[in-house]
Amino acid sequence: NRPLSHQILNPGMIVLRNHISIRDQVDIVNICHTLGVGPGGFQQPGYSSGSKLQLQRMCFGRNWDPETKYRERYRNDGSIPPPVPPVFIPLVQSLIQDAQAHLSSANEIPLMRPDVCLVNFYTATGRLGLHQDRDERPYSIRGGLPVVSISIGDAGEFLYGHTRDEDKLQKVVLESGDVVIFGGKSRLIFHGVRGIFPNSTPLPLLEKIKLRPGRLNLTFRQF
Ligand code: AKG
Repeated sequence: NRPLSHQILNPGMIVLRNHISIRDQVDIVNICHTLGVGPGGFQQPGYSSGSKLQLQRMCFGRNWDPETKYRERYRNDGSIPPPVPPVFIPLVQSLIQDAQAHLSSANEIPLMRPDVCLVNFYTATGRLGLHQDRDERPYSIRGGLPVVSISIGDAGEFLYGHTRDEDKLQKVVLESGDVVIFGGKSRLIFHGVRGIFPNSTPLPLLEKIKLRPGRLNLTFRQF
């Protein structure tokens, strides 16, 4: 079992290692499974040109689309995304407070109340190109309200940096139960997922869930 630890990646950006208990990971998987398998659940997002993102995605709180961003209220099937499941709100807020406790000033990562969430699912060939999360309201972006990212299942290689230059990016491997938080000066940091390490889901989790092989990632934001 990995110990709890943390690593400051940049001003306003931290990784909390193993901060989600197996029990909470199981609950998160079950909630995402229940809400994700039916109509309006996980879909492969894409562009009108036909190109697709290399992942499956479901939205809570507000629909996000690669072309229309948060503008369209409805999902492809005409339904409205369910709200962020209420049990996630205190979990996310306590993660921010854990992060603040490791920083010289709590202002580096302000507290927020998540009302939107993107849930990504990556199979062995999944990845996500380098991008900034900048479609939330100016209040949220300018205030540096953090994005809280929870990873479950297979490990993934996460790239980040204040540049689009691939050679200058830093990388960190995110394992099941790890949390990345980026806000404040890092709110607009470029980030992406270069690849997944197949079959790396920890056994104690694998035994308790029916997750198909892959990596689940939830990013919580305040719109
Ligand atoms: C996003 O959904 O915007 C992400 O960057 C997800 C990152 C991840 O899967 O770790």
